[in-house]
Amino acid sequence: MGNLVKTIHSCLTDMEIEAYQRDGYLLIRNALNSDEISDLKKAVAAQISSLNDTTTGYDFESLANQLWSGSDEIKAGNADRFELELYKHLAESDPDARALRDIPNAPIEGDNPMFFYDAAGWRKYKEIRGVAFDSKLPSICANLMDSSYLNFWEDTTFVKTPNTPQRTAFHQDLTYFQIKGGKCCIVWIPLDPVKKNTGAMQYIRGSHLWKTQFAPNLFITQTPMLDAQDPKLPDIELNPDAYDIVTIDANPGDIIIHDVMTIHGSGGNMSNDQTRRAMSFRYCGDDIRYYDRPGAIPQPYITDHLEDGEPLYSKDYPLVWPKPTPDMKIAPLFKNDYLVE
Ligand SMILES: O=C(O)CCC(=O)C(=O)O
Repeated sequence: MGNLVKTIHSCLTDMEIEAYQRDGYLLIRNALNSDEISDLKKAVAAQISSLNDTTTGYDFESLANQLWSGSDEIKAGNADRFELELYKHLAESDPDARALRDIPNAPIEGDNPMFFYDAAGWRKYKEIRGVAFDSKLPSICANLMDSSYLNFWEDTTFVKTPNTPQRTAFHQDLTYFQIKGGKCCIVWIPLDPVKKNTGAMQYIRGSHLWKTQFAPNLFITQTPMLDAQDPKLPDIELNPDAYDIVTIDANPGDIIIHDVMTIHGSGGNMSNDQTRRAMSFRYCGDDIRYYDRPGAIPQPYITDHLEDGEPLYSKDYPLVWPKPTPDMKIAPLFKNDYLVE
């Protein structure tokens, strides 16, 4: 079936597939069109404007300020995906925990910087569903992972406004997700031109082949999440020259796909006037099974309870590949029955 998928929808060359297998990431230029990028920008603007009203939206810059300023509490409005008070205690007792800012001495209170994070936007925004389910992306990912089918796991939004020196700490995605298996990839989608000084993505080339699982962190420091059972990542930020770190400039339309085991992070946005908006789509292939992993981030809006070892046969994880007919759109099938509007 994998070969059939490739024959019918082959969009990638053998060299691209080999590069992905060797490096653990692949940059593809012009994979999305301008209408698709506009749709995602529209959805991201709506997510940002509802930051304080949702259970999924965070400003990590504000969390970092609260973590490092010594305040007793750490608050994130209505957002409830992370146990922040407990995480604060963990970070305080972690001798290596520190602010990860690309301008080390930047004032903690900057010029209204924001590192916005949100997730599961597909449940609310048809614009995200349209691109995640009905663009070229599912066929590219099925081709890349040689998978006979694909479930959509989640979308995530990462925005760094001008003068936000907060890095995205190096991390590995697998341990954030309630899954086991190898065929999972993440499509990173810039919505603005991104360069090293505005928060370009950084990948440790070949790190998926280390075959080591590392504990998830909260992106603003490397302290592992509560209950995480895998070891903490080495301190890559302290010792970058010891790693083969590749920093990738990208433009809207381009995508960077990485393997779920590839270690990656991103820089701060040091520009005065350019916002850095990006989304990530996460696709699971045919060897992925549900696994209620300790330390993984709780999935929002879940309606079906899966048991460990079950395939992702659930409307919580839409089947986005293959399509019954090549031109069929999947996004319109998802209406109001369980979408959060
Ligand atoms: O955009 C970023 O800063 C981080 C993105 C990321 O870690 C991811 O997509 O998995």
